[in-house]
Amino acid sequence: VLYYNTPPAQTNTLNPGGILTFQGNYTFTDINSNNIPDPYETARFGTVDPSRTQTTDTDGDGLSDWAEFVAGTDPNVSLPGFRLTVRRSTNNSVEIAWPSQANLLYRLHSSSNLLSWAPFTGWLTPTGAQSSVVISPTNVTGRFFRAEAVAASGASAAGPSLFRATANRLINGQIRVQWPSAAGHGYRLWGTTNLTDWTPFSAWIRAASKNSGLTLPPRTNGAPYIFRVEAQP
Ligand SMILES: [Ca+2]
Ligand SMILES: [Ca+2]
Repeated sequence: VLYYNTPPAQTNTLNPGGILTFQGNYTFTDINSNNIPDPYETARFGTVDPSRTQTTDTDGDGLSDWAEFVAGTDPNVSLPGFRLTVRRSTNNSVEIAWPSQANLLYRLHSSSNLLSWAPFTGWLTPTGAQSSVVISPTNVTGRFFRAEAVAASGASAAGPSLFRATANRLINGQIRVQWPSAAGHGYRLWGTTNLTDWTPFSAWIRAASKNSGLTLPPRTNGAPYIFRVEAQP
């Protein structure tokens, strides 16, 4: 396990029909006592800084270095606040714009009721710090838009730089929740209707790739659900 000390090897004999369980305790070196493995700090920051605490936020994005280690996000990359802006031109066409990053691909989804969403554009490669799509007014009436971003191939192997879960209601009423993940990290989905009582919606899922997700059965009582994702290294 990356950044952890491997426990001693164990040997045992499996008897016919029996079951063997091996248990090992993975620890990490933490000279500066911030709950972040020192090999991780060396890899990401070059040093094990005695002044780096569990709340230090090197890239200033509101998520501490410790939290970024846990979530598998990049502690050195902060993304600007993401927001779509809409502008109507004099010819009544509408331009939808958003801040973009070179290592991501974007596409717009549209909806007429905020429940069912469909891709409105293909994947767009950003050409600068801002991307935009111009829509002719004859094509669209009363639509909502949102943007989706994914890491372009060849993007940083360090894992996603921003952690955000998205939920979609599918045509059949099921709910698809997805989040960026770092391979090998564990994730668990929680849900609530009141932001107070949270229920785990899944066991721990060990991520195998840059994206993880879960499909939930249709909601029966109609109450909206709020989701969050718990991560562990
Ligand atoms: Ca440490
Ligand atoms: Ca941070």
